[in-house]
Order: sequence, then structure tokens, then C-alpha cells
Amino acid sequence: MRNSLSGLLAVLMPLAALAATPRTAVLDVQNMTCELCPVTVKKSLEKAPGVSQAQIDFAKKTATVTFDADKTAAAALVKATTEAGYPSMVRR
Ligand SMILES: [Cu+2]
Repeated sequence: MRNSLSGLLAVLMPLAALAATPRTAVLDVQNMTCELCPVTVKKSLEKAPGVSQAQIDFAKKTATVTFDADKTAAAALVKATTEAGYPSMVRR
């Protein structure tokens, strides 16, 4: 009984939180050809609404983005980098 109750609470607690719903997405980013490209990609992501952090891995050509799922979605992140000239895809 005790175990199932704490399990239930663990499920409900994040939903009860009034704050943001933080989510992390990894994007595969195209067109990053030089060391300055990640800066542009990072800026494009960080100015998107709801994004708190974007980390670019130039070697792996990925962007790891922390965002508020209540304010934005992974599709909007893809749009942000694409509009900056770097088409991306959400990695699964
Ligand atoms: Cu470049």
C-alpha cells in the first residue's frame, strides 16, 4: 500500500507543479560548417520563446535544448534553427 501510494505521488507531483514543464530535446543540426555556426544556432534557439538553454556540439552536429513544454514544442525549435539557415531534426 505504502509503495503504491508513493508511486502515485511520484507520478502526480510533476503535474501538480505550477512552474514550467522543463523538457530537453536533442536536434540534429545541418549546415554547421565552421566554428561560428554553432554560435548562430545557439542564438536562434535561445531567442525562441520558452527556451532556457541551448548547448551545441559542433563535432556531433547536435543541439541539446532545454525548454518549457508549456510555452514551446520541439517543432518550434526546428523552425528556429531552420529559419537561421540550419535545418534540424529532432533526434529520437
Ligand atoms: Cu559557420
